[in-house]
Amino acid sequence: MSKFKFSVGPWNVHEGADAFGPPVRESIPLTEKIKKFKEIGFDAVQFHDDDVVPEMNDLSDAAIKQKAKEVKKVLKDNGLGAEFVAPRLWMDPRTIDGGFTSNDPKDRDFAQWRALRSIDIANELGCNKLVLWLAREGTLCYESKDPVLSVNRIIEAINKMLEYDKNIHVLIETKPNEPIDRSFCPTIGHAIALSNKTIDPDRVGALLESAHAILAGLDPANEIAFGLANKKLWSVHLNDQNGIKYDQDKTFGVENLRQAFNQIKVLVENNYGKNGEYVGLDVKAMRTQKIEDSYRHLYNSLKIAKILEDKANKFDYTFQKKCVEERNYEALEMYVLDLIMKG
Ligand code: XLS
Ligand code: MG
Repeated sequence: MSKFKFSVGPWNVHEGADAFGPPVRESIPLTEKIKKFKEIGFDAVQFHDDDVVPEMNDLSDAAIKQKAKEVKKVLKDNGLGAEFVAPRLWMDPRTIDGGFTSNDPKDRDFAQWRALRSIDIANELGCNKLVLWLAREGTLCYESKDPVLSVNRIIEAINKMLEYDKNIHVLIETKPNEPIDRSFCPTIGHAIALSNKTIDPDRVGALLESAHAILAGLDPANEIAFGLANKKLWSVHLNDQNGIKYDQDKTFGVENLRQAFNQIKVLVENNYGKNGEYVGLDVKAMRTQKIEDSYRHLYNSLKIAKILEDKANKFDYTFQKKCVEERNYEALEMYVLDLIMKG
């Protein structure tokens, strides 16, 4: 029986478009996805603002809240919570050059409007977490933005969110690159430093995604540990990634099972979830999957996470201590691999 509560986003069941090709699967309606998430064994759903309120740019603030109420009912009917809302600031023509760091003040206003509406939506869904995946807050052409001013602009934007709602908690989801070349906030360390510059550091934390850490050339388990040590790890997006190339969002553990084990181990050891944090799975089905099997990666990720949790609970700390005392790390390494490999 897992001690974790698991969450997932509607974008994790997608139509299969990539940078080089169109969709290959039909869209599945949100209510159907929500029902299925429950059946698979999830506890909560993560949302982009426009997952909840499609075409929200054309709606009044009141209409946005009304639509969010309807989605809340669907969640309630299915016995699921909402974990967070994230403004989707990378799709709109107004955020081509970034949101909070755009060179155009009108675009920055639009980004701020979406962030505040996301807070409204979060309130209607009954959650107090806003995730900022700072997708385009960086540059394609290095000299196109002032990098110091840009960091300060992100801090100012977060301050406005904190002022707008005294309960909202802002989680920065870090990623070093893609869709931009260089990000202004690439790692968990950056997120924490940034949080400390805001008007209320206790309400600004981080979300670590495994693949994003790997893309930064870092170890995801140590990024998780750094967040935990700073009491700033308020969500995770577990998935996998084969080396430093395009963002793959693969099923958790399929590329590097030991690295996956160590992520789960550090979460287990630190009693992650004790303050209600969820283990999110930000995984995507391969483009080749047929529609009838487009949830398979979710089943598999959940299964692997739970098996690794079980293994982490069986970890023999007495043997580890002995190996450490003898400085016999070869023995310790083999023990870990045996633990992972044996049934
Ligand atoms: C990027 C995700 C993105 C965020 C939430 O990793 O797919 O959607 O997790 O905004
Ligand atoms: Mg993510």
